[in-house]
Amino acid sequence: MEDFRTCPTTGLKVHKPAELLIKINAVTSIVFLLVGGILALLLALTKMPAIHLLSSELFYRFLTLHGIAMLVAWIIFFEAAILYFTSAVLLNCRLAAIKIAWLAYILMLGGAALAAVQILLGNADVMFTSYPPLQAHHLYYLGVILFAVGAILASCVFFGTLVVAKQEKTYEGSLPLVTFGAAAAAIIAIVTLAHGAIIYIPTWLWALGVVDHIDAPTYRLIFWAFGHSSQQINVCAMVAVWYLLAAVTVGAKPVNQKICRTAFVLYILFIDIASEHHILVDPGFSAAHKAWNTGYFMHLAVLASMIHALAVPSSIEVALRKKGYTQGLFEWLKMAPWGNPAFSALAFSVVGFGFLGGITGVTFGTEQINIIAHNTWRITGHFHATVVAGTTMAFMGLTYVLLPLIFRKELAFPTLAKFQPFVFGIGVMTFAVGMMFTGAFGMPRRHWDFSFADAIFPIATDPTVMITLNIFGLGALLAVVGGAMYILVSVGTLLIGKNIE
Ligand code: HEM
Ligand SMILES: [Cu+2]
Repeated sequence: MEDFRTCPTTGLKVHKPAELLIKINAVTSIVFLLVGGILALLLALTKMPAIHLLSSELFYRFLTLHGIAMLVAWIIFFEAAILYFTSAVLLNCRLAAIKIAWLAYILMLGGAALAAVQILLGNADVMFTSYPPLQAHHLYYLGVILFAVGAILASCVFFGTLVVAKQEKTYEGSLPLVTFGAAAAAIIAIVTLAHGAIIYIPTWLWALGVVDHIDAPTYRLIFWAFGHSSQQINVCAMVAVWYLLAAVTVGAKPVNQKICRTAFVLYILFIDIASEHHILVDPGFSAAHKAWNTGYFMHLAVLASMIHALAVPSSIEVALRKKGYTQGLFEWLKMAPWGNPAFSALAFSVVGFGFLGGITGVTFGTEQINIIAHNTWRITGHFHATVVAGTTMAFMGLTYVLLPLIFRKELAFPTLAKFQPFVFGIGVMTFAVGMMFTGAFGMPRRHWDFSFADAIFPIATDPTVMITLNIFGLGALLAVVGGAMYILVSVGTLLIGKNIE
């Protein structure tokens, strides 16, 4: 049993090889967040007409790399760490197939690096979606494919570990809710990555010259079965992290676990179906087809999100009331541990995701509204509210739990850590709202020269846009500072944090 140590705080038995894999995946993800964050600053400054920093060439190149570094590398490396944590650590179990887990890591790192280098060399200015007929160098697609294969292997290691835990009876009763949520995320991941393979492999062959034609509408349809569904992995993993953070920070227990589990099952069954909201304005599909896809079934997934949105805050309220904060309606909220960054990050994640990300997503996914929101900054504002204010914020909160628990380090710069979720959270929510309003006044998405200074004919812009654009700019700067604080605290803790015995 020398492969295990017992955690003095939680009493959990921690498998050392699993711990090392959690560490390496988490650290790698933070490095990509740093890269993506620097690019975010450059992109945001280019969007401000008074600065207009980058050339058009670099703008689209860095936009591509920002999307890949953030939405693919930062999020999915961190999710690999979450999968190993919620299986091996939470179940007191050894990680199944350690070698496969390392292979998964190497494939993901190699794939991400290959894609990133191709982008930087100027061989892949195709943006996150890489819609044909835009074509990248074949090595770019190969990089994405290798990364996806690695991510599939990581999910398989997770399922293998669940089997080992069951066989070796390392936990009692049913699977913990957090692990159950992670399992839902991993199931969605397998379905998602299979679609990724179906679309990226032919596109790779097309770039190699083996296949002579990729049908653009078909590409868009299948790409989004992958591209949208991968956001559902993120939602599911984020919600699992919410339950974990609520339990760790205030001792919350969901009032009715069965309902929470049912909500995760609703995600598995229905959340991928609504992926066609990305092609609502495309020709080729009938209005009835689109309405079915993005209407009826999507709302079953939204139902699941609403269950979680009630279950998480209510469990926090119940836990805090049990601690004696029972005065009036809101004493519990006032007395919540706001100085604990794991808690404040959770609060920002729930509010940012629920109110800004979720509500706009459901609205923009409606056929009639989509036609006016499509390809404007309203969409960019929506998805920064979901993947940044929601998922990224939740993962930042989890970092503050993993640093003492897995890395066994005391937080370096505790004061900075205390304020970090507030700076980042307020920054992201501000810039996302700024994006949405600027989009509503006509700012196109993925557009280098919004003031149209280079256009042959003068184009009038609504003066209100300058106000909303400045709100975006202020929020973006604040978010960049908050992101830098997170990196300073996490990397600082690794380098100079005191060891916990
Ligand atoms: C400080 C934080 C961030 C800022 C200021 C920021 C800013 C921006 C800006 C200005 C754009 C270009 C929008 C356009 O004109 O089309 C953009 C695109 C994008 N961002 Fe961020 N971002 C941040 C963090 C993130 C994070 C953490 C993620 C993912 C987890 C993310 C995912 C994306 C994606 C997927 C795109 C679209 C790429 C494309 O169109 O191909 N961003 N971001
Ligand atoms: Cu989507």
